[in-house]
Amino acid sequence: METAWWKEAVVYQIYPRSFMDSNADGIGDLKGITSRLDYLKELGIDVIWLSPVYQSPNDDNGYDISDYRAIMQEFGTMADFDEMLAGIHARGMKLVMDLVVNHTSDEHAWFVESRKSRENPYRDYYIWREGKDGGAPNNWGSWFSGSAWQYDGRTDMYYLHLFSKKQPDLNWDNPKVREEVFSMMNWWCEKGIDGFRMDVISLISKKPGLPDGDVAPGALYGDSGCANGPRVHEYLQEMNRAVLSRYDLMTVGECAGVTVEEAKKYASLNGKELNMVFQFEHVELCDGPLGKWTDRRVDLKAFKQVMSKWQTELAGKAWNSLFLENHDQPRSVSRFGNDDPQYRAVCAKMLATCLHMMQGTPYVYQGEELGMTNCPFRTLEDFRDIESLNAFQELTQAGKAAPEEIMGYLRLRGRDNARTPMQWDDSENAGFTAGTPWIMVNPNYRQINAKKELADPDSVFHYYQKLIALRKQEKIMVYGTYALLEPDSGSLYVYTRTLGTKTLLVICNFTKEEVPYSVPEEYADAKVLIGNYTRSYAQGNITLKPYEALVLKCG
Ligand code: TEU
Ligand code: CA
Repeated sequence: METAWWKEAVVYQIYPRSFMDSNADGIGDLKGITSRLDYLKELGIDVIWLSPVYQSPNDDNGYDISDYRAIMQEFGTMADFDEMLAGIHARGMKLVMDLVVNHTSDEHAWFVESRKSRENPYRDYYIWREGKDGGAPNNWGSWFSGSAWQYDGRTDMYYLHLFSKKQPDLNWDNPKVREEVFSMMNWWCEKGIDGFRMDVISLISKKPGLPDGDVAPGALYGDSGCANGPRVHEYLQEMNRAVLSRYDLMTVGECAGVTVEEAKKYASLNGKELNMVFQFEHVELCDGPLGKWTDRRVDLKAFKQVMSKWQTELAGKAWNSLFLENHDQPRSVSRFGNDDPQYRAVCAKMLATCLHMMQGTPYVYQGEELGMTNCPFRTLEDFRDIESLNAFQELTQAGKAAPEEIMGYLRLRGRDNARTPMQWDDSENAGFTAGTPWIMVNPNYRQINAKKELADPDSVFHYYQKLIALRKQEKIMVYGTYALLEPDSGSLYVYTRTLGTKTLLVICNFTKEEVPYSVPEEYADAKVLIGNYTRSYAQGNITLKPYEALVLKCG
């Protein structure tokens, strides 16, 4: 298989609002990030993916951009950005920027113009339609509740917003829009950034005629069906020619609704579009009648089946990205494992092992390397995220469930779980800010924080450090072929990786019970490569401890 630096890299995602505050206003910022670069270097990561830092009115924490070439005032200045970038490069790391171009903010100059009149030169930068039967042009729902259409009285028309009404969708069918986006991307590349993570890039091409979508049983709106639209690959190939192919970049498309077949096009190894995609099947597995708002737990067999499908199907054709967490997902140790203090650390290490031993580029979300957990939010006032707040309103008003029940779902699945401040130490506000944090700090910061973990050789942090370092030594972790063993076990996730004469056997116990396992004969002489319990060898019939992870290496 062809080697590439972005296949061998480990990426660390920073959510700037919650990472480190340098000026006591309670909001993380660029100088804060710069002050913590040594920490990231110590962890051993290669690439930082930075969630948006552009000028934004923050309806959706920076995913609503009003100026792509300016830094959000709360985060600092362009000089702070340049200093941060230089600091990243000086430490041999790279920077991937978030590219949010399915939509802009309604405060972006293009939209301010666009809504002025039907004849405005910027009108066609966005998607405007006449109403139908006194209502919205079609039945599409927004990701953030309500209709995907907003009426604008000035011109008596509606504009499309797949997300909040302050995030109008750009019209990618307009060549001028594509030119503007590509020239903005080139501008950032000239500054020396190293890649892009492309927000909901799978949604940019809308179906001609914008037809009504299917309404799922019990749903209030139709599905927009915008994922993998008719011209998305044409547009990405155009972007590749105009921008991506001109620099040595890492690119990852956030592809809501992507299938394996589609991923092979987005992330084909022929390099015509992107390097890799984020798929969401494994994090949507337990969704229920109210979508993500559920208390169902992931079934291990289903999880193994989905992960294995992506491992096997993309092999030799496209490249996977590996993640269990990001700023939109609850904390993985709470969700896929067990955040009870008795098991939390060992379980976080097990999940890390299970993910990092797979083929693909691993992503670590800030705090995941500490085993940070979901947050015990008390009331609705503790939540900040527009998705959670809107869902609560919509679901209670529609009588879909009792308010307390919905609160329970928000606590389990709400995006704010990942957005509480990074836990640096056991001082007030976890060392994140000397002011009042914009969102509550998880009260467990005195037990779970970076300072404590840096001082403890057995911590989750040091385990991640070891896993990341191993990836640099063991090419088999990057390029080895994946195969699932024990598909029917509801307790163990067992798989192998093979490269030439070498093999790895990865055994993960997803339960708090002791589980017996017989190590296959071929591994009689195997060495323990890494594990989360002390075990110097493993042969024949063994008993896995609660949440034990064990990797054996042959050859
Ligand atoms: O997320 C897109 C997306 O698909 C999410 O809405 C995801 O399905 C949901 O959060 C799961 O609960 C991207 C960004 O990552 C997210 O932060 C933004 O809010 C969104 O796009 C709009 O830009
Ligand atoms: Ca600040």
